[in-house]
Amino acid sequence: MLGHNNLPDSSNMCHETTSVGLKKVIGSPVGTCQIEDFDECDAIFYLGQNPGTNSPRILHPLQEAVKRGCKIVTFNPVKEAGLVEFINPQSPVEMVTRKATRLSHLYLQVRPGGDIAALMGVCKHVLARADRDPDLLDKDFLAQHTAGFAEFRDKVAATDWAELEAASGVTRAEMEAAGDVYAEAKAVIGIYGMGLTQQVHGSEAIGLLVNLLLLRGNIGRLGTGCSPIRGHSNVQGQRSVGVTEKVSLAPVEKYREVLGLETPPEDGHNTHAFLEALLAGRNRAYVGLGGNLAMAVPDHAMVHEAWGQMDLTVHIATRLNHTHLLPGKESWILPCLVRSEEDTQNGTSQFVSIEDSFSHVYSSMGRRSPASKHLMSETAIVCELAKATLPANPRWHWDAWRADYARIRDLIARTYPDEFFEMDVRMHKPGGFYRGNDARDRIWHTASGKAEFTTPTALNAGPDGDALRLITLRSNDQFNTTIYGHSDRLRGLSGERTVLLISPREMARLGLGKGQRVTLVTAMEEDYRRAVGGLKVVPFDLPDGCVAGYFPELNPLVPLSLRDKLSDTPASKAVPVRIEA
Ligand SMILES: Nc1nc2c(c(=O)[nH]1)N[C@H]1C(S)=C(S)[C@@H](COP(=O)(O)OP(=O)(O)OC[C@H]3O[C@@H](n4cnc5c(=O)[nH]c(N)nc54)[C@H](O)[C@@H]3O)O[C@H]1N2
Ligand SMILES: Nc1nc2c(c(=O)[nH]1)N[C@H]1C(S)=C(S)[C@@H](COP(=O)(O)OP(=O)(O)OC[C@H]3O[C@@H](n4cnc5c(=O)[nH]c(N)nc54)[C@H](O)[C@@H]3O)O[C@H]1N2
Ligand SMILES: [Mo]
Repeated sequence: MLGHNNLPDSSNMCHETTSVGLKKVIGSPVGTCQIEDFDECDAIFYLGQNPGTNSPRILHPLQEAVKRGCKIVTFNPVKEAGLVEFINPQSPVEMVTRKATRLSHLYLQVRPGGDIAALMGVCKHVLARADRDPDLLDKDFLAQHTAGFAEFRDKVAATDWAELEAASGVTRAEMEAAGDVYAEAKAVIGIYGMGLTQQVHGSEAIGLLVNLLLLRGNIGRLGTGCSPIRGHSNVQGQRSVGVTEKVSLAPVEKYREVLGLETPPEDGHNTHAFLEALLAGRNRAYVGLGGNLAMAVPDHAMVHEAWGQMDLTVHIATRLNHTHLLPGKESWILPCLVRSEEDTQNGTSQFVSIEDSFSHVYSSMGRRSPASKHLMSETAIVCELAKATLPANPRWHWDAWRADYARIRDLIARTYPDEFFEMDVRMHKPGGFYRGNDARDRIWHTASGKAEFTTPTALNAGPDGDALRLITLRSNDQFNTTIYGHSDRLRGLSGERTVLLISPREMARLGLGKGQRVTLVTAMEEDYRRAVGGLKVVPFDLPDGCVAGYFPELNPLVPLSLRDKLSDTPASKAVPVRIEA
């Protein structure tokens, strides 16, 4: 209503690669799996996601699947304890006997960005087996439902094992073993997280995972599918209701019809474009609904300097954070209620809606009594800001929307009638309602109208060159930029976060000693020196050619220019670096 669509958000640093890359190949920007698929699958390919720390709720269905005989094949440079084995804290027997379920049947310790080559190797082996066993591939599915198979098959044939081993960091035997698991499973699920999305060729890595699934019709059938694991509680839901800077994704006719609103004809700023505008001195104001953006973004040393140049900064937030300490010329911090706190408007407790990774939308009501009687809800704050800022319009009912959130859901239902009809009734049912996903029914909203094979342009998803690669990780005791403690329990690390994890072999090669302090410097040919000093060398089980450390402490090393080609997502999982002793 202000007349712009500059809507950068945390998805732009997270699953934007999915919103753009997965959409390109299967026509759906979100995962196709439902929880019942986990009861029926025979194999799970698990790439670049760390459930033990970041999504412990999925460990239980994984454990149940393994107990049924399902095989998990993991791709991860780090041997994440939660993926190696699992003891269910809810099971007294398992807790007392410490009897863990071995979770991963195979663990491929790819080098950063190695997934494209590793998945190609798996496909190469499956295609070789298919030459001997004509029924191995789902030929009807390939013919009816996919495009680009022949080109991909030719690319695989033209790429030899030595190239695949070099680019992936794993052996031919490992890729073949993974290929056997795939070939022998009737139903396969592919799961992934930031290890795939935060790469220069992240969209292609997702494309390769989809290629593998397509070979045997592993999308759109019970027990199969592609499942990106989301992070923030509602990154998926906000996209579903049109929070986007892209005109093509916004229901602009509906905005006109429902609200009498004319929206801009050009795309607005995503996080990357916002940061470029900020660094160029072109961004004058910032209103943040949550987040700790100045800490979470790449190049944050530069960003911090520029932040205070803005005329106005406004933060609507549940807790204080570092970004709030970088005031613009005029600056406001507006504390708001947390979702678990009771939100009363006009004497009535209000519900909000949530969408999870499985596309279920359900209601949520806060029950705790608020930390202060002066706290307002996010909705109330936004409505009051709008009233104070925008001209009056007979179709914009800020007071009524604030007084009863059901009226906002009504607007959503009128804007997205196919998926959100009777939203305010359906979301209160147990488990909420399923938004639906056409790709699950093998209806493909892609350019070709079919599921598309990806022929990769690079064998490794990381940047060019042979510099050491830095993986930025989350620990057990943090939620993104909020650090609760200094233990990274599942990795056996504690006491300090300013560490540089490196394999003993690389240490020997570089002449580094355990406990030595070093400076990490970004190895990209740009005039600006990016460095973080005082890092303690800690020997750790990692592949050659890479090091790891913690986000957000190492964000000054991630260059803004290093990002996924298709979606602009920062490539924080393979940053070229060198070590200065
Ligand atoms: N406790 C806790 N929970 C969280 C969060 C938190 O900070 N703390 N954050 C939330 C958010 S917003 C998100 S998006 C999710 C993030 O959850 P994840 O997707 O698990 O993200 P990360 O922890 O960044 O790391 C992902 C994994 O990718 C691996 N990896 C790195 N590079 C590569 C590669 O090239 N290939 C492969 N195959 N793997 C690679 C890393 O070793 C790591 O195990 O978690 C959410 N949940
Ligand atoms: N190097 C590197 N950088 C990364 C990543 C990485 O793996 N490596 N991960 C990226 C990812 S996946 C993400 S999602 C981003 C996260 O980036 P951000 O979303 O910017 O960071 P958070 O730390 O999640 O933001 C937390 C802040 O949000 C506010 N907040 C929390 N809950 C609420 C609420 O209910 N309402 C409101 N209004 N405010 C609230 C609080 O002030 C809190 O301090 O970081 C990205 N940056
Ligand atoms: Mo995220």
